[in-house]
Amino acid sequence: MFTNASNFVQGVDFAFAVILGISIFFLVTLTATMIYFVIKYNRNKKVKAVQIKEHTWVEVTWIVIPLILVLYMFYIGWEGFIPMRQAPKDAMHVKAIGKMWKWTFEYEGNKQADTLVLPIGKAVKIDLVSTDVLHGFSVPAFRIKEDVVPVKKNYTWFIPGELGDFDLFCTVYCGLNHSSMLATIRVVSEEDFQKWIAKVPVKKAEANNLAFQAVEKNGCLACHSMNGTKLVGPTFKGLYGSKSNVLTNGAARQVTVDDAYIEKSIYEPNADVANGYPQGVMKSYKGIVQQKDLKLIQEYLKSLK
Ligand SMILES: [Cu+2]
Repeated sequence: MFTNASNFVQGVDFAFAVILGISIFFLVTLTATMIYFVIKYNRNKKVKAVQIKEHTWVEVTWIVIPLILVLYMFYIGWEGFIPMRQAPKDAMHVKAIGKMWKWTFEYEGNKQADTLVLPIGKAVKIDLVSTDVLHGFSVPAFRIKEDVVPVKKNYTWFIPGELGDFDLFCTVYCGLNHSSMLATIRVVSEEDFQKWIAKVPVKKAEANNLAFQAVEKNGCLACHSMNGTKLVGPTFKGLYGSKSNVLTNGAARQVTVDDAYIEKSIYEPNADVANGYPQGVMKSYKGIVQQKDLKLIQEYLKSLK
């Protein structure tokens, strides 16, 4: 508590501590009063009950004190929340792209990285983009949590205040590998940041590429990664032209991944199942992936050789 990992830590922790303190106070006093009354007014003591009608001071007390307390809790929550929605105009911009099940960070100048590297002490505004389903951008150390909603624009901002690595989690259940949707936020000095960003390669114009669009449009990337990560199905990276061990009707054999094999894998995915992957997970895309798209997908896989 009360670290300076981001400019929001103190406000959030203060509100949390106050609300927790009030909750503990009431838990203890109410429980103690209840136990005291249970003993004091035990039936065996044969105390005669008295009806109390209208007691102005008791009524005023139980209305005014809780009212002040809840208004105060609202106030400190509001005070902590409002600055989170007011990013400074001169903040540096980074786009965080959430995609099943990976974070990608896009810097100005079309540079893309898997780690969110940021200079210390400098405000950063993060535009939150989802290319598929709902994700959550949560950095517990920074006390930040924001929804990443497809088609909707959302953002978060903060000023990193401590050097080091911090965890970024996806906090919205977004499918099978949701739990592996992690990334690192690395806070470095301004000088190290400039050195690092200079080395980040400019993103290839992949999104404009028809072949890539065919792969993305048909939803292949939900189960097949392009970077070597093992998802539900084998990665596309280096797949084309490789020798793959498969099970055909329960018998092991080796095939070469070529155009014919890709076509068969799309239209009859369970005919040859790659070793180490479950049978029956992929449906046939017959009637869904058209011949034109098939050619484009084959071409795209070739490019990832
Ligand atoms: Cu997610």
